[in-house]
Amino acid sequence: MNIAFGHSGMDLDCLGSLILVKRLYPDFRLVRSRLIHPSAAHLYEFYKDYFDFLNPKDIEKERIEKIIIVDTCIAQRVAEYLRCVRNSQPAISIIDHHSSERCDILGASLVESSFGANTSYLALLARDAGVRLLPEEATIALTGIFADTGRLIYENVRREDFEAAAWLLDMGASLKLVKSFLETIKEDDQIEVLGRLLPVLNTFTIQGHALLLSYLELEENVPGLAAVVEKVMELQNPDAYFAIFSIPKSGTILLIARSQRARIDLHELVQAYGGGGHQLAASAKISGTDGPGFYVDFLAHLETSLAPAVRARDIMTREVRTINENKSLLEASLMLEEAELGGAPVVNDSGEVSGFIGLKDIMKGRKVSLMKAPVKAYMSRPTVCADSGITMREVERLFYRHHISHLVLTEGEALAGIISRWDYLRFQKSRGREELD
Ligand SMILES: [Mn+2]
Repeated sequence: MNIAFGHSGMDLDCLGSLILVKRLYPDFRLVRSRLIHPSAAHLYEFYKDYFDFLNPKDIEKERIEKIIIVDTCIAQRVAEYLRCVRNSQPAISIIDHHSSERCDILGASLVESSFGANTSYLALLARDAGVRLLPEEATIALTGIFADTGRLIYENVRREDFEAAAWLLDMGASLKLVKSFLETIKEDDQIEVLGRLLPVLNTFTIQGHALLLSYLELEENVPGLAAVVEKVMELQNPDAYFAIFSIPKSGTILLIARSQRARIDLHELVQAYGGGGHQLAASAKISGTDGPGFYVDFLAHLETSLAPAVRARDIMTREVRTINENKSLLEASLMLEEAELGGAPVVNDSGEVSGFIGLKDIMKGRKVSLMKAPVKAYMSRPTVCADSGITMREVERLFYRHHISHLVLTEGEALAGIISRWDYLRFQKSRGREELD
């Protein structure tokens, strides 16, 4: 017998991969995990017949010749299946996209799929092999791709994910169904927790980061808490959110953390409590401490261990070209052109910033052919200035509020630097936003 399976706690990308394995390799039977990830529970419930899963127990007496493993390359994550493979020396092939993880399944051959979703790789294999899918199968696979790529917007996304999604639409995938399966808050107790969290959110600014913390006591653990935390994150848009749930009955505390700033390394933060995860999503389960005490401790831990947020001074241009307010518009225009700038701060004779002149201001002078007029007659003022120590969140706010093309930064009285819209966008582009699977 040949079998295929994914990791324990099958998630949507895992199920998407498996439905395609079934069509690509019809002589393989799929084996299900004892655990379904809460995010995949609904899709599994409606579509389990399409998979025709065996249970791990069903393979105990079989002689297994070949195994395909999808969406993981870690032995511990497939231990529940391998434990049931007896009296056989199967050939193992792995198709996985977690390129940062080291494969530790002995003797296996690994195909690194390196796309945002593992399902995308198998979908393109199926397309190229001329496989035709049922609309239900295409819906399952497309849900897997959207789940692992944040609907094709995470940093892990490759053009192949789009290609795979396009092919699955051709195969009849239903976007309406995909959308409904991606909704992560479905259970009444999740909605109840969400309702109880919103009034107890506390905001803190630590090292320039806008942080959200909450503390809530629960009767018992609620499946899908992480999805609730992510929903709050979406609503409030902090740099990071730390949700602390205390379950007095079992004496445990759950810490669920989400970040959207590379500078806030959650993996490192939760390691102090024996937790795990990655840079932008991590969690820990702590026992033997009381909830309120942990909250206070954790806050102190944040104060001492967070790296400072990126400030305006970290990305500003320090060599600022300025122009004297008594120069003519023509001179200003030539200077900007020569320096390839969209604008420059204007200074008076004593060197103080008195305004800002941009190409748009110069155009106004050009219209009435007054290029000999002094810069001070056309410059915009007051200049929007800020201290170079402000955070990038404040930089963004100033750009939006004042509709400016450049933000002038000062240190004390002195001109210290400048940030253009372009600099700001470049910073946003490089900021860490990665997969949260
Ligand atoms: Mn995956």
